[in-house]
Amino acid sequence: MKKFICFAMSLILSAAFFAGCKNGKDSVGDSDGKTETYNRDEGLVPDSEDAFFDDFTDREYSAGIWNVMNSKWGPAFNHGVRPENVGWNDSGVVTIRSFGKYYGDANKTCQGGCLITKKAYGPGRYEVKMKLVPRFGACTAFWTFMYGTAQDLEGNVQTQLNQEIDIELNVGGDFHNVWFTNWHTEDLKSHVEKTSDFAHNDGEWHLYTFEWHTNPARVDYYIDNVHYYTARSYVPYVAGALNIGNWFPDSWAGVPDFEEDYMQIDYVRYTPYKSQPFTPSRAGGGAAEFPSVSTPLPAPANLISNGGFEYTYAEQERTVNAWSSYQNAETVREGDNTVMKVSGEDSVASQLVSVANEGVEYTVTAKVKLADAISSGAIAAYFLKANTEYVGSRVAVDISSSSEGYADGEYFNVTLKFTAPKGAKRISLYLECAGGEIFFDDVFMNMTNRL
Ligand SMILES: [Ca+2]
Repeated sequence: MKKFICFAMSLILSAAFFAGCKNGKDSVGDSDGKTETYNRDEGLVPDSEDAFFDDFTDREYSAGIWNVMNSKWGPAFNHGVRPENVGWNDSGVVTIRSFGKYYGDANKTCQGGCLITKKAYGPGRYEVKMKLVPRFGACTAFWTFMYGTAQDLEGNVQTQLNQEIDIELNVGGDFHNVWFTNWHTEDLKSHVEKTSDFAHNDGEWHLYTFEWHTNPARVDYYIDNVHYYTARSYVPYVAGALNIGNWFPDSWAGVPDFEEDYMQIDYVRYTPYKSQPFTPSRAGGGAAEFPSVSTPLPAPANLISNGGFEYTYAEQERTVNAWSSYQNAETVREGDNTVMKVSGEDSVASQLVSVANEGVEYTVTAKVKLADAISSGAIAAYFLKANTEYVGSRVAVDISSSSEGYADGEYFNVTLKFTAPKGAKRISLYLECAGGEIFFDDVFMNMTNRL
């Protein structure tokens, strides 16, 4: 909500495009670049029987509005949206898990989940406060949807409709980007990409809104109550089900090189407008009930894949992909446990994590053991753009027998905190040996504000 201020989006739009926001009396740019005065609140009917505000603190209320999808669309490699990935906590949060390509169950890789309303809703203000899945590969989105045959507003029957309004995140290889799309059919649509001055995977709650009018036809898109775009073409006219979830599209969402993460929803509000004609429909449904019991909020996700080294080289392709070695680095068994052993001067085990955001602080923790008091090394981070070009400089915590917490022949905890430099999109984490032998285990990384 910190973005509840006026600002000029000078980087991406003409100077005439300015978002004002005082008491609902807004000056908004439109798709022609003109500025108009516009009252966002005019015509809202908060006490309509269709209106709802679900903050997910009352399971019965939520179950009256929502079901959970069990479906699949998009590329063959993805494993759809499944009910067991949708969880609810009675503090008022829905968590929808997301499994990347390194997840341990091959039948659940590239799989998300999705809420869907039981019935269809027409023109109105749709608001979702949420945190997206912060990893490349997964698209977090919310959208209205109706497919099939219905009358248009002139009473003519139209077939093969795909009536939809979308806000999609993690697009174009950059978490600053967002897509706003509204559709009449699968071919006829209005689509734009806009860029925020913050990364949407910054770990903060953000409010995503679209306001759907049919007379005159327009869809206004807002993020954190800042106007981003007005679409005036291909504005839907048939009621649709509201969907909120994450799924794995083709390459446009990036490579899902992670094990598991999640999105969260704080609340959803729908407020219809009066005097906005639309065609009712029976869109909506879903395959499973809203979760029947509260489950704990998830532990923070690990941005590192196979941080415990429990998947061996022979066992899982994902381990090979997740960790690279330079010179002498290999996994070794210690009883029931597997660890990473790095030996000799300038040897490294490393992992490339494609999630960095400039200006964001990250925390890395690991368990470390030195073979003897003269062994030494470091945990270090390097930063890259989306390509292979490095930016910023190495940050590291040195490890030796003089490290805080050092215990002779025992594992001790090492922590590295750093802020990603300007232009960083990826982090390469290095487990380094400078001499002797070092053992690493339980490597964990996340944004400090998600711990
Ligand atoms: Ca281990």
